[in-house]
Amino acid sequence: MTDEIRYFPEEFARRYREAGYWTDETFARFLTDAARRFGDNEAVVGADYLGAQHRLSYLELDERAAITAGGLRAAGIVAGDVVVVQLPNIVDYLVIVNAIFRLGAVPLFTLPAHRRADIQHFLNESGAKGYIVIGRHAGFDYRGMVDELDTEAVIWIADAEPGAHRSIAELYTAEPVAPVEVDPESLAFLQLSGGTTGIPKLIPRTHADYLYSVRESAEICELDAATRMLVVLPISHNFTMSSPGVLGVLWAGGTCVMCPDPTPSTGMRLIEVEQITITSLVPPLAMGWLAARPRISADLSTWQVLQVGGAKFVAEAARRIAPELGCRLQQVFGMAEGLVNYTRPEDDEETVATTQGRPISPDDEIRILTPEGEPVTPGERGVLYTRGPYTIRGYHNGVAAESFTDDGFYCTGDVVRQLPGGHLIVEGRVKDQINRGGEKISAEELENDLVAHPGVIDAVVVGAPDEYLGEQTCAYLLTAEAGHDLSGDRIREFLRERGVAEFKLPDRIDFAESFPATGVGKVSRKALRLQLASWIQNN
Ligand code: AMP
Ligand code: DBH
Repeated sequence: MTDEIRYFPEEFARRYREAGYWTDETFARFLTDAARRFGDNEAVVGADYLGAQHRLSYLELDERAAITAGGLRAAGIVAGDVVVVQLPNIVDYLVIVNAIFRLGAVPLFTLPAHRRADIQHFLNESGAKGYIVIGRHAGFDYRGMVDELDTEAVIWIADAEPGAHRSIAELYTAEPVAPVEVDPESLAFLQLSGGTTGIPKLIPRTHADYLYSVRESAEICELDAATRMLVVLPISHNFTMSSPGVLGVLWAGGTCVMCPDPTPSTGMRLIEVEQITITSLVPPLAMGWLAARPRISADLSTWQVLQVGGAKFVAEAARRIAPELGCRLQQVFGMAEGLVNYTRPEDDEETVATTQGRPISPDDEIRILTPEGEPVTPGERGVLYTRGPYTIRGYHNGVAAESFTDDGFYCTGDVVRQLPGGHLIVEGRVKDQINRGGEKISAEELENDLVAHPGVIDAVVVGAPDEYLGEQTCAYLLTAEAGHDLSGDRIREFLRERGVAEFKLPDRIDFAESFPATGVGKVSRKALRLQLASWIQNN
């Protein structure tokens, strides 16, 4: 049983409780507590899975979550059960996730962009008892994917064909249930890492640790009942969920407005119509919104803050936000494993433009180390390690234990330097992961998929600088001599057929005769990256 696992050593748990960071609050009661405080305030605005528009108060949202929890319980979902959730930004998202929480069950937050191979892995790794998925979204039919999954989990498809699958409408007609009592230090949900050494890892977050980060984030970002957040990035992402995200808004009594797509025209129209005060974007989207602003006639005068995070936002673009969009920029550097950094409202413009913020908590411990594991001279660059009241001590099922030191620090793999005031500047990454506009792609995972092709002998995947995405994905393939007239398009088609998500498909595919090697004969990604970077610069 998940709730018998201790997620933090007792001496630290005691310290975090005594400091007041960890409380008895849980996600099972989260929405009901909010409904008691904010009753008739507007909690969520947006479309449901059928496209109908809704405005739900806190009381209405809580009531729907209570009924939906009844529906889940009737289907056999109980405390501790994992339920995989794959829904876009629709009002049902908040109803369903809060219904799962209410039972003490454990949502696993996946992105709409995940495809069969990912979902199969999540179902297997988590032993999920349920899977709730949208039917069609953004041109993709999830129903076909669902039929190819091998699982015992009960599956609900939002707009299922009658008879073929359970529909989420079946969950909406049950007897309401009250929130269960759960241990605040037990598992609340599973979040996903971007994945560095394979398919994304499952990240176990507890009620107490995550709620601390949500409350503090809401305070730092100055949210209150007048906050109106436009939810543009996928809700499941840790940034959108909690930094301060939809949970921060619900904690503060504000309103979450679901954005149906991330285009600047849709977003800016909603900012005007819904009197939005805050939204968050990844850098490529922020660049796109900047570029589009002159041709969109929308009154954005209510908009106070644009948060940008998920990947490095260059200072030149950062400086354009206030003058061109008319709101204040906040940089956010976070990770689903825990540590989140914000630039603060009181920071001067230069700090906001050139740093990725400072940690939430005075008890976030930061170590910046040389490749030899020695602390760097203050102000010098090194690899970031962290430990604290909302940073995990290990992944679900104990995988990738090498990402944690013996004394419990998480190795972020990010290369940073720290200013005297505590602000961090992200300089790059040591981990072998590509950050394609905020979507994290594991080189190793994609390489494994590529070598599965009978015509491919070996594959190396590296990121290369890209003006728009930050990084693009480039695959180098060693091919078998005879018989296979391979092309980039054929390889992409092969990957799609394997169930690889669209965002993971390589932007560039090159066929090579050999790979550069390191001293001990390993493939040198570093050399390939340099080769690519100079090629891109000269073309
Ligand atoms: P994930 O594993 O998907 O949670 O991604 C977390 C990683 O995204 C961090 O370890 C960083 O590499 C990167 N990241 C997030 N925010 C920023 C930012 N503001 N600047 C630079 N890198 C970032
Ligand atoms: O990229 C991330 O994972 C991220 C970015 C900003 C994150 O997890 C967060 C804020 O909480």
